[in-house]
Amino acid sequence: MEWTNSVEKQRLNKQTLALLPSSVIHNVSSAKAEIGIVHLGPGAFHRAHQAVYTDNAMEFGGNWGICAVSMRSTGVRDELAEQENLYTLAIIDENPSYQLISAIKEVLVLGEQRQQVMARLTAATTHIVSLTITEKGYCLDGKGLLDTAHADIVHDLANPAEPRSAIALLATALKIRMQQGIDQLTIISCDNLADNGAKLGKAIVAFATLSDKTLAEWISLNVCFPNTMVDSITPASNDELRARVAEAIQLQDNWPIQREAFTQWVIEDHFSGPRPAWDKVGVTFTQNVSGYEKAKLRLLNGSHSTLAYLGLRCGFETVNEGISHPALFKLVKTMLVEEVKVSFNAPDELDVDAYIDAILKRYSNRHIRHLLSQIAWDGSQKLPFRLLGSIQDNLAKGNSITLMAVGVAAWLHFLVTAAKTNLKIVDPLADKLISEAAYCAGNLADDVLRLLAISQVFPTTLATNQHFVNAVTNGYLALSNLNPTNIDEVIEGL
Ligand code: CS2
Repeated sequence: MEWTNSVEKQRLNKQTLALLPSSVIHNVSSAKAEIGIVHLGPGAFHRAHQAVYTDNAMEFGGNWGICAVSMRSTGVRDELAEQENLYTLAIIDENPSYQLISAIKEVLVLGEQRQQVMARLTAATTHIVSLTITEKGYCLDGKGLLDTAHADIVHDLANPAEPRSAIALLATALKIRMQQGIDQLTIISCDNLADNGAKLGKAIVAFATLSDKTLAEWISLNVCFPNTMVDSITPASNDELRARVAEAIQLQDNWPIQREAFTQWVIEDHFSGPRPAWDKVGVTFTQNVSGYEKAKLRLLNGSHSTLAYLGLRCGFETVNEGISHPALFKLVKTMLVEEVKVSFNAPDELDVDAYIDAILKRYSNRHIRHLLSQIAWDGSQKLPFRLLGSIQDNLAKGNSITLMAVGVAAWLHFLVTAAKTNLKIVDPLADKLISEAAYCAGNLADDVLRLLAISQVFPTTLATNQHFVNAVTNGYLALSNLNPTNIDEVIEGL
């Protein structure tokens, strides 16, 4: 995609760095960086979050560089190559700020550069592999275990020389590291899954065990998979952002990244080898990530998904539009305070009410255009961690699930509407979801039972829990008439 700004400016690259305003440049080390980190999945979130922490940490020593690996598409590599992997981070807030990010030193594409990727993964100088491959990239089943029937896993077992899943790719790299005696590696999941590091490690060991039991043991002894929590709202880039950045830095950066000012990274302090000085630039290292992770996945991501499916049904496009409607604001806040908050044990040091208020304030950021349709992607992979876990815990404790069940009901309506209007949805289970939703004939109770029977999403124990079924059915019924003209009446009636 070619983008040209209204007034021709010189392109951002190493030759034009000197023209940047001093406020934009924080760390551009002249020393040749050691690529100590390989990152799988260099999407917008990685470039706005982990790469920024690594860039900031350069100030505290250790010239860490990132080799970014796209699993499939060539876009990021080809885009960033045009400007020598330099890009601008735009912090979009009341007082926007801009920072040049130079932590990414190389971008490879697995499908085209397999040997270079493997060389980086197995290099003795590579001490960290991090991942943002989204929930679906872990090839897990409904129980959070490796799904050996997953198409990518089936392919990788049949084609060990050409793995296409991150799981098999890393198992292959670890086998080479084992054979060459190269340990000191920490593999860091940065995706929105509960127990993300543990799940990743178990999936890789499960894959390794299918072919080489000694590898599984070596991995368990030599490689660490810390759990993490990651957080910063990072909307997709667009031409409006490119124009803002061109004006701010007086250079043409075709691939800027935008995010909110708020950013948080909590990592389990369980490493095998060195790491950048992330602790010096705001990263929290702790032995107990679980409380932080549940707080973020359930309070932020759970309300995000609820807002996405309800807001789209109300005719809203962005998070800010949705949360700005009083009835939706009240529903989301009530759900968080009265239901989600009591579903888990937050860290003692976390003021949950203040955390909830901060989330709602972040959603109200009128400078951030965060599309509800983007948050609505991959619902089958997101809802189990974002809403269903909270619902199951509240059912076990006898706490209310009414409004969280409305969030589930809103997703079911999203599926049925897509099926009836031939709207393509982004979800690894799209075919299954849409084919079931297409059978929904308007008998609301039956429609709900049909969709709750999708066992890849709803555990049977939950789908057969009468309290849950009734709550989702009541929500589904109440939302069946929801439209942009009756939002107050319907939402306040929930
Ligand atoms: C959002 C997340 O798209 C989505 O599913 O809920 O990307 C959310 O913006 C981040 O987790 C915030 O840290």
